[in-house]
Parts: sequence; C-alpha cells; structure tokens
Amino acid sequence: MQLEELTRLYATRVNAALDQLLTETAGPSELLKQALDYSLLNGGKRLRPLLVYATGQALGVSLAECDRPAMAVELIHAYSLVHDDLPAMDDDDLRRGRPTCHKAFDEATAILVGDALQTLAFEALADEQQPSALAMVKTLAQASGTQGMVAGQMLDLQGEGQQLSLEELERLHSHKTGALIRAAVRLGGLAAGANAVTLTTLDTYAKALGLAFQVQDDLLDVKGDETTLGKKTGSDALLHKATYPGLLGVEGAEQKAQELVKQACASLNNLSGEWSSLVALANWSINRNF
Ligand code: GRG
Repeated sequence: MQLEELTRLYATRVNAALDQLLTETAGPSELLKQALDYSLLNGGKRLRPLLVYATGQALGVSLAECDRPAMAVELIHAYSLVHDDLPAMDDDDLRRGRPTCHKAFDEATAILVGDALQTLAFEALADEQQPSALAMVKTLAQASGTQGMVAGQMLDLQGEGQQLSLEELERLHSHKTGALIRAAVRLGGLAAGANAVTLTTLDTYAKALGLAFQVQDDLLDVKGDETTLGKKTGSDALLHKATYPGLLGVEGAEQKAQELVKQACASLNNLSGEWSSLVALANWSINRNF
C-alpha cells in the first residue's frame, strides 16, 4: 500500500476510535464534550497514531490491537497542544487553521480540556485484555511527564530569549517532541509483544525520526510556510527562539534532517520483517510542507 493510502487508513481509523471514545466517556457537561470534540477531532497529521499502527502492523499485530495505544498517544499530543496554546505558554490564536481552544471557548475551559484529554489517554490504555497495558501506561507516563514532554516544555520556557547551543536545543526537543514520538513507536512494539532487543532497535529509529521531524518543523517555521497558520513564522521564529536553521543555517538544517532520516532507516536493517511503512514515514517527516 502507498504511504498516502496507508496514512488515510490509519488516520480515519484513529479518528473514528477517538470520536467513539469521547462519546462513550462523555460526562454531565455538554460544554466540556463540545470543547473536547473541538480540540481533538480537528484534523492534524496524526503522526503519532500512524507510528503506532505502522510499527504494530510491521510486527504482525492487528490494527484493532493498536487502537488503544494509537488513541492514547494522540490524546496526550492534543492535550499538549491545547495547553501549549494558552496565554501563559505560547499564547497562540490559531491551531490547525482554527481559533485555539481558549479563543473558541475560554482559558479555564482550555485548561480543563487539556486535563481531561490527559486522563482519557490513560483510561484508553487501561484494557485488562491487553497483557502489555501496564507497560504501555508506564511508557506513556514517562514520555509525557518529568522525564519527557513536560520537562521539554519547561526547558523551552526557561530557554526563551537565550542563545542555546546545539546540544541544549537537542536536549530540549528530544524531551518536548521526541519523547512522545519515541513512545508512539514503543507502544506499537508493546502492542505486538516485541522483545527488548526489537524495542531498543525501534527506539534508535524513533529517536532519529523525532529529531528529524523537529528539524523540519523549524525549517517550515523559518521559511514561513503559509500552511503553518497560527505559529510564529519566518524571521520572528529566528528572533525569539533557538532553532536548527538558526544554529546551522537552512542548508545545514536540511542536511541534518536528511542524515537523521538515513540513520533512522538504517537502524531498521537490524530487524527482520517488512519495514517499508516506517521508512516511508521517516522520509515523509522531512519532505512534508505542513
Ligand atoms: C504544554 C506540557 C505541554 C507541552 C507542550 C509538544 C508541545 C509541548 C508543544 C507543541 C509546540 C510545537 C508547535 C512544537 C513543534 C513540533 C510539534 C510538536 C508540532 C505539532 O505537532 P504536529 O506537527 O501537529 O504533529 P499536528 O497538528 O499535525 O497534530
């Protein structure tokens, strides 16, 4: 199957599962349900669920067995975006081309939406039929909190307006965005009951992919691509925060992204099986224009 067809299949699948989850878990507040729908079922590339499905499938597990981890990782991602957009953080007006949650609703609702999305992620994983459920919970918690995304966000806030070295920038991004991308791949592996060696090899792939994805994100920001609506773009991005193109130049950053994808794909050669989807996703991560 071509990557485009595959990504459509996976994205459609996780969107339907998320829609159903929000309906099944809706509580007494209709407003909260509306704000959750607004923030979760609003497009997005669904990269993290795609990685769960592609990894799980390459290891021979059914799509159905990947639904819960695929939803969980997207729920955490969605929560992070809602909170990241808040005035106290990045203070963004637009997300995915629409008003951010706190603009469409209000700040208090956006804080609660983030909280609810986070707890729903762990509820989605709590499946007593899944032997790896506990390991999945641990993986996602570690990637989301003090050892992962939240720490990365904190480093980002602390580093604002400062000149960061390449090592510092890498540390920031490996936590802020890399940790969840690594978790997505590991969750696919855990869904398939993969052994420790396979999980470690997959992690080498995911680490390089996560960084490549971020380098490309910086490149898109700096180039001020029109489709990055709602982000700080172009020279604004260079002025306010450290970026790969800022440190390496645009060509240097492009080269770095390509090297990282090469590294990511090379690591898959150490595994038996058919890994073309993960190779295609890695290449897409640096060729995308949104
Ligand atoms: C608030 C705890 C907390 C964390 C926020 C990930 C994050 C941490 C903030 C997002 C800020 C940002 C724009 C980072 C650049 C890379 C990135 C994660 C972009 C958004 O992810 P995509 O491109 O988004 O996968 P879509 O919309 O496609 O889901």
